[in-house]
This record gives sequence, structure tokens and C-alpha cells, in this order.
Amino acid sequence: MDRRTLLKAGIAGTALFAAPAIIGRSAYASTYKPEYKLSTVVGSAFPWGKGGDIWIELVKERTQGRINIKMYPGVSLVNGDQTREFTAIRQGVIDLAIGSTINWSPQIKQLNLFSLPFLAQDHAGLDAMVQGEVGKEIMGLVEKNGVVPLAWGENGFREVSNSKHEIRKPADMKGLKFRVVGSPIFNDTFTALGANPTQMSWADAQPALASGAVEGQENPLHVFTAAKLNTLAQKFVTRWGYVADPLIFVANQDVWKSWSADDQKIVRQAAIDAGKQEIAIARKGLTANDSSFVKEVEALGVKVTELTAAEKDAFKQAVKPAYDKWVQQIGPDLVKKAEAAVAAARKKA
Ligand code: X2X
Repeated sequence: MDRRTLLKAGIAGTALFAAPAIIGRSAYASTYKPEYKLSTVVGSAFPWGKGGDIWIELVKERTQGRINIKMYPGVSLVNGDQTREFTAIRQGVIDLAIGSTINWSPQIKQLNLFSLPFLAQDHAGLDAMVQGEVGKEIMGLVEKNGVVPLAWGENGFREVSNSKHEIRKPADMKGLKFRVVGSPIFNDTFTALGANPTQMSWADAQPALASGAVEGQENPLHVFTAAKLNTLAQKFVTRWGYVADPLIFVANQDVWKSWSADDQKIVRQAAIDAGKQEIAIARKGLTANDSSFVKEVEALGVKVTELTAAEKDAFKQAVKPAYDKWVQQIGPDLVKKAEAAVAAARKKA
């Protein structure tokens, strides 16, 4: 062996021995992107976007800046088309997301479970589903569909608003034009109520409300105020509590695999912590003990109507055909489990 070959062998040998230690950090770090793109529908003025801010901050702190996330609200990474978000995460156009179960239901039909009208009924009912067996099953389905599920958040109970008159009974919705979200279950529900629903994105909803092309919409009260829907002619809100959409914190699979086990643990725990805080923000002033947020809505000159149990029941009866139809789409077994979980929680309460 001449001197040169010896030298090469020596270097190779050293590199080999050093390799395991190096892989610990720098091999991962070198595959890390300078920025990870986090998709949401709404930004920092909303509980949903605040959840994103918290997640970003916790990850930055706990990874000492190794993982740097930037939020892209308005689902801008898919040009505002929120029903394409899930596919874009799977494909890697989006690295991370906090997404609504409604917006991902075109890809995972079981997510329509949360949109079954008057199933959850209140926070206790919703928690019974999300925190229990049903929630685990849903997370399993997200995983099976090629995206890494990390934690739950919440958009909130979607209350109905309109520009025309108070809604107290199904007949009050007759013929009213509503913007509905991107799953056909909402078309069926609003049609069953005698209303006239049109599906459109959140981005299109606001100009449509402003111009009067549609007269009503449904969204959580924290979305109502942050988006200033009172300035878009929405003068009447009815708290009917028919549906709440949970949010799910997720990561693209390849992005997830590119991170060290330690960093995966940090990102997951940060999502869980951010999710808990976000849910508390989404419920603030809208709980059984503290309904102070309703006053804030009324202070905007909006009439807020509370329904009695009997009045709610009239809506529940009217939407039954839509409910029954969607039980078949979602899967009767999953729905039965959810109904049992809700019933058990209500018995306890
Ligand atoms: O589009 C909506 O209504 C919103 C913002 O609530 C969702 O993304 C489900």
C-alpha cells in the first residue's frame, strides 16, 4: 500500500467510527428544512390561529430553534380551497396543519361523524367522543390515510346566523339562502330544514355575505366576532348547538420521518399542549358556567337567540332524514359507538 492509499483508508476508518455519534444530531439537522409550512384556515385573530401560534412557539423553544414553523392562514398553500388541504398534506405541499374535521371529510368520510346534527349537543358530549374510543379510531383513520395525527383542537359549536330575521323554528329557515361548508352533509341538513344551501369556501363566503348573494351562514361565535360577520349584515344568531368541528394537529409523513425521535416527541407534546390551550380559548365565555361571550356578540348589535330544549328538538326532528342518510355513509358501528359515548356522558352530567 502506498502512502496515499494508506491515508485514504485511515480517513475512511475514522469516518466510520465517528459515524454513529454524528448521526445523533448533524445527520438529522442537515435534512431539516429551514422552515416548515403550517396550514390553517383562519389566522391569529381566531382561536384556531392562536393554537397555531402557540404550537409554533412551543416547538421553537423546546427544539432550541431546530424546528422553525411558519403559519399560512387562509389555506393559502392550496389557494384557499380548504377541501383540498388534506390531500396537499399527504402529498407534501403542506408540512404541518391544524385542520377542521369538516374540511378533511371529503377524503375521510368518517370525519362526517362530527357533522351529524345534534349528536354531540354540548362540550361534555363532544369530549366523550373525542377523548374516548371514537377519537382513537378517528386518529387511526387519519394515520391510515397517510398523515401523522398528533393532537386534537376545536373550532367550536357552529351557530346559525342570518341577515333577515330571528330563527326559532325550522319554518324560520324556509327559503333562506345559506353558505355551507365543503361537505355534502351540510347541504342535506340545510335542505331538510327547508333552507336553500350553497357550498362555498370560507374565502368566498365573506364577499357572498357582504353582497347578499347568501343571507346566512353557520360558524362558531368566536369566528363570528373575529371575522366581524356583524359587518356583513349578520344581525341574527341562534345558538342551536347542532354541530361542533374538532381540529386535528397533523404532520406530513416524510417530514415526520426526517426528524429525530427526540424532536418527534417534542413536536407531538407541543401539539398536545397547544391543543389543550386552544380548546380553552375556543370555549372561553361559551360554557355552561360562563356565557359572557354571548354578551360580546350582543354588544355588536346582534340579536342572539337561545333555544329551549323543546325548540332544539323541533330542529332535531326536522333533520332526521339527513342524519339517517349519513349514518350509512359514516358507518353505523362508528356512529353507534359515538351515540353511546355521548349518552353516557350526558347521564353523568
Ligand atoms: O369554512 C368555515 O366555515 C370554517 C372556517 O369554519 C372552516 O374551515 C370549517
